[in-house]
Amino acid sequence: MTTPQHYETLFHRHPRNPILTAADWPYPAHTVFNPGATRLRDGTTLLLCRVEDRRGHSHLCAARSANGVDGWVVDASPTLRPEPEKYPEELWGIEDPRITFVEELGKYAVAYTAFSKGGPGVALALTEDFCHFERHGLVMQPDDKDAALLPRRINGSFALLHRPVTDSGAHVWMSFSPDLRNWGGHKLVLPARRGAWWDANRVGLSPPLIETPRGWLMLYHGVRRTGAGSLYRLGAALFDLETAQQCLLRGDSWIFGPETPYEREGDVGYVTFPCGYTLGADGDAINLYYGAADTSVALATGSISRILQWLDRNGQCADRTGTEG
Ligand code: BMA
Repeated sequence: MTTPQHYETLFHRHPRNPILTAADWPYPAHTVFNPGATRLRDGTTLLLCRVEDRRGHSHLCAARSANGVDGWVVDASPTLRPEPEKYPEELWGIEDPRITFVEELGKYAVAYTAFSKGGPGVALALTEDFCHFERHGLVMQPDDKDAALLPRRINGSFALLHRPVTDSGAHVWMSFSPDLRNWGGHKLVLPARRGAWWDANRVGLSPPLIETPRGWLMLYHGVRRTGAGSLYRLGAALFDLETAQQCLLRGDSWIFGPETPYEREGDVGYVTFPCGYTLGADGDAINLYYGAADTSVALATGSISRILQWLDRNGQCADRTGTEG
């Protein structure tokens, strides 16, 4: 008799999930989800959560914890509020932050979605302490979201991953800047597949890229549109270390998706949406923080080397995973 084969589990849900909900908030909040994440110098885990109010508008609020699981201390009031008087692109709120520590600047770069009448666009702010923010305003005009800065320059330029939407679909692009204000050199780096694929027509960066000795590991979301709604699931791809633009391997299957009640039931069911991660002391363990059903914050843990091994077995090189796939 042959032993049945199962899909490999690359991310394990934390038994205390969801680890943060609106009930943990010190002020009125409808939902808390899609957090950016980083580990501060003293080892504290900081989550910058998207908090939606009952108007439907979002702002960002920091929660800090010594172990990244519980004992969260949430800022008493919004940490980064929309400022539509100065930044009209934030009229309907700010959403889905991705945090990158930029060594050269000694600052954290927060890329987030600014939402207004023009549609969702990408905005950037720098901070040293998550109390004071230096806003750069809109860096990518609508319709664009799912952005994160790389932690260092690529061939002399800052590099931003983002997801513009065009008639041809929603694909991941990379753009370059000498000063974080002027952007160019736009390059398509990860196209959505077509047809029946789990990541057909619409993909987007999930957390910021993860640097490994073998290349930049990208975790990205694919959106499957069905008669019952959309399914947001996670896939993996590997890009070359030098340019971060050449896709070396792209996984064929998704590796994480909505399964539990808190991921399937909520304001927007069947959504797992990671915007941040932290690494363990060994540099291999990964804590992935994700929004569950646009309602709460959850945590799943995995191993980077195992994801890379999985990609070796289940990935194809880029020229075989293009839109013709
Ligand atoms: C995406 C983003 C996310 C959200 C997801 C599911 O387009 O707006 O903020 O979690 O849809 O609703």
